[in-house]
Formats: sequence, C-alpha cells, structure tokens
Amino acid sequence: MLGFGMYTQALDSAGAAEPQGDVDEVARLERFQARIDRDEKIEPKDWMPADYRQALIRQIAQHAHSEVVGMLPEGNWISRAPSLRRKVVLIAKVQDEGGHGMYLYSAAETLGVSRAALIEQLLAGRAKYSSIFNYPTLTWADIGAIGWLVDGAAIMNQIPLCRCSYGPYARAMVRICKEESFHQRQGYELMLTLARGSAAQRAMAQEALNRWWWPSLMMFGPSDAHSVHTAQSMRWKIKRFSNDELRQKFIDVTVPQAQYLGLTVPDPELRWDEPAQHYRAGPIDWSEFQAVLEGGGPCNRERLAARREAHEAGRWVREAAVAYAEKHGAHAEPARSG
Ligand code: BYC
Repeated sequence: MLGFGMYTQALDSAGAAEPQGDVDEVARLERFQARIDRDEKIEPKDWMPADYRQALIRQIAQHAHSEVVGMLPEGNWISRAPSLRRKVVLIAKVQDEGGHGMYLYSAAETLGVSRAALIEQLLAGRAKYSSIFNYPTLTWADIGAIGWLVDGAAIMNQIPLCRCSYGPYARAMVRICKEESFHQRQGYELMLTLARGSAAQRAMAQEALNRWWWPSLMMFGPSDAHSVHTAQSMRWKIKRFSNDELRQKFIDVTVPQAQYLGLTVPDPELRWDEPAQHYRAGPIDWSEFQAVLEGGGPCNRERLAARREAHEAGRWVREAAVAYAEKHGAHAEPARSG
C-alpha cells in the first residue's frame, strides 16, 4: 500500500477544528485494520496506530524480561546438575533463554524504544515479567518440571505468536519456538528418567509437579473475563487465541503426559468431559497470581536483586563496548548514548 506518513502522531497534532484530519485518521485506521485482516505483516517503517505500537512494546518487553529473568531459577542448578550430560544440556538451555531475550529486545527496538530504557524499567521494578519465575527451584526435579511444564506452556502460547501481525516479533518467535520445543523435550525426558527411577526419585518428580502445576496454568494470564488486553490484541492479530483457550489446550495435552509418567496432577477436581472432549480443571487461585504480580511471590525480590547485581557487574563490558565503538568510529555503530 502506498505511503502514508511513517510515524504519524496525527491524533495528537490534528487541531480539534479540522474534520479533514479526523477523516484522514479514520481512513488510515481502516486501511491499517484491512491490512491486518488480510494477514499482511506490519513492518517497522509502516504506519501503525500509536496504541498498536504501545501494545507491542508492552508485550514484547514483558516477554524479553521473562526470558532473561527466566534464566535464574534454572541457573541455580547448573553447578549441581547430577551428570556432565545434564550439566551441558542445562547450560545450553539457559544460554538459549538469554538469546531469546536478546532477539526480543531487538524486536522491541524496531518500535522505537531502546533496550537500555526497557532494562531500566525492569531493574526499577516498573516492568512485568512472567509470574512463573518468582517461584523457587528447590530440587533437581524442578529442572525437569520447568522444561516440561513451563516451556510446554510457553510453546503453547508462543506458536501462535509466530503468526503475529508484527513482522519482527513473528520472525523472532519462529526461532524461539524451535528452541523451546527442544527445551520441553529435555524437561520431559528428565521427568521420565526420575519417574522410572527409585521411589525417592519418583517422589521428587511428583512433588515438583505438585508445586509447578498451578503456577504453570497461571502463566497464560488472567481468565478471559478479566483479561484487559485480549480483545484488542486479537483484533490486531497480535494474539490469535485467548488466555483461556490456550490454557485449555495446555491442560488437554499435558494431563495425558502426566499419566504416561505415572504422576498425579494435583487437582482433585480434574475430570474428563467426554461430550466436549476436554479435561476440565478445578478453579485457579487467582489471589496467588495477583500477589505474585504485585511483588509478593516467593522470589520476586531475589530475582530483581540478581538482575540488578548482574547489570552492575556487566557495566564495565558495556562501557568498554562504547569506548571501542567510539574509537573505531564509523565502522562500528556506537551504543546509544541517550
Ligand atoms: N505473569 O490482559 P492480559 C519462557 C499481565 S518465558 C505476569 O491477559 P495480555 C521461558 C499482563 O501483562 C515466556 N504478568 O494481558 C523462559 C497485563 O499487565 P499490564 C513468557 C501477567 O498481554 C525461561 C495484565 O496481566 N511468555 O518461555 O493480553 C525458561 C492483564 O493480562 C501474566 C510471554 O511473555 C503472567 N503470567 O496477555 C523457561 C509470551 N499474565 O501489561 C521458559 C508473550 C498476564 O497491563 N506474552 N499478565 O500491566 C503474552 O502472550 C501475553 O502478554 C500474556 C498476557 C498471555 C502473558
């Protein structure tokens, strides 16, 4: 479609007594929505409504922060992995999560926000990241449970994001999902090894499932009735399914996996609904979810403290990179100074 202005702020700048401007704006919004409806990708230099840009920055930044904070619970077990093979796999997985964060910060930067500003919001406690990473990893089985359940939930949520209307986010998700799929398999394989092991190993696997099941269901976000962003995000095809739809899909695939492991899902009300062909879960404790979002989860403080410490520890690397870029002038792009 031929060029309207690239980064218009027309809504802000159009005078109140200029109906012509409003008409243009309405037409622009209609053309934008028509592109979305035709499943065209929106690219960074295309015109987009300010709210669409903002919604993407919000979601992509939260997602990037989740990947980076998500390295911490698993990183806790790298030094205590029970074999060289497990250690290598775990290091590779945690490194992948860091990489996912980097692709996602880059995708957010195409929307006109700097990575430094987003990280600053995280460290100041003003940004959200996934509730799931505020829970502790108490035993080795938690590493299996995270791969199986947390990465499993992440894939369920993220596969549809590969078809997100915003090109850079969608493309980042294609690679991320391939890696998440490997993460999920290694987690399930770890759980299977424990489930087929000694009585103590089986008990450890069950106990990890008991602690991670409900927080994994909460990863999908509030119920549709309480989700403030879903309706608009679905109109814009940022999201393709609602929170409850994805949660249901996750339950339907995961319950048989637990049965195969010989483990019990910690939900006494869980039942198979034959006519609907779905598993029906009992009610989620949304007060726990709310408390975690408000900073009151078991590890919220610890996670932010770890990120702040890592940021400080990396300061000399950032400064050296800027000094190097300045010294080599035009050949390297200096980090943004603003
Ligand atoms: N935790 O209107 P709603 C990974 C917030 S990491 C915290 O439904 P939306 C991995 C929500 O942000 C995978 N906050 O929002 C890494 C909103 O707050 P604001 C992380 C949550 O955006 C390491 C408010 O609640 N994946 O894979 O339509 C190791 C209302 O919610 C949560 C992503 O980030 C939550 N669980 O839907 C292993 C995927 N849920 O912004 C694995 C991308 C909701 O109004 N994100 N909130 O202050 C999304 O798909 C969507 O943003 C969500 C929420 C489904 C999460």
